[in-house]
Amino acid sequence: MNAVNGDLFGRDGAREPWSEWLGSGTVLLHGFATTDAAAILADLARIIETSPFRHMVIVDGRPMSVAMTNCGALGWLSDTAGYRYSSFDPQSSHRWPPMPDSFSNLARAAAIQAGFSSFTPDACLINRYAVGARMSLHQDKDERDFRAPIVSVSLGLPAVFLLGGAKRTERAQRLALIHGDVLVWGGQDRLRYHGVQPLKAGCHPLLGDARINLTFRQAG
Ligand code: MD3
Ligand code: FE
Repeated sequence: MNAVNGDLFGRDGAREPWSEWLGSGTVLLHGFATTDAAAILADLARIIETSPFRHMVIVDGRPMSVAMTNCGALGWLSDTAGYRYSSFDPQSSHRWPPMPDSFSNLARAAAIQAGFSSFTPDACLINRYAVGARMSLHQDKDERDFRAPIVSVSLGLPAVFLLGGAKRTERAQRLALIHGDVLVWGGQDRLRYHGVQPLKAGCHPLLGDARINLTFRQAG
């Protein structure tokens, strides 16, 4: 093991995580979730037994192409009344499943890497992209306090992420997000417009033809 060839690859040949600053408050932790991915997906399988993925509708009644569910004290909802956080899953009328330790430990460790030592997520929105699913440019502004970062974990098929500016009209940068990548968005970058291009077909060893994204928020 040496500085030339040793530090990118661990003992098992897997890439070691490395981080890249994309903005003053934004860090991309490449491979940060790779080791925990299988445990996270096992916990996710239990979450969707009680709160399955569903296609929420937007105000005009059209369903989103991304299927969603939540875990944690609060869950993000969209329906014809608009966007909001709620303690209850409207489909089961029970509380959202609790956030597993595998989820919250990873999110907090990632936030610490980005300098947010007191991040305590109370909401985890779970997005499932099938081939062709996309998310159009938007801001995340349904949370109470924008000083808290958002931590996002990408699993399964790769996606092209669009990172715009503070205004919708600013041109967006494209960024590849692959299995195991974790992004922390805070500070100046917290309210940037962002989206995801239509998912391309492929087959991931753990997730098949899907991409899962977990977004951790301090919503309440
Ligand atoms: C940049 N999800 O759930 S995660 C969302 O990949 C959402 O499913 C996308 O946007 C996905 O709201 C992107 C990365 C992300 C999340 C929040 C951000 C990027 C962000 C907030 C501000 C700026
Ligand atoms: Fe978003």
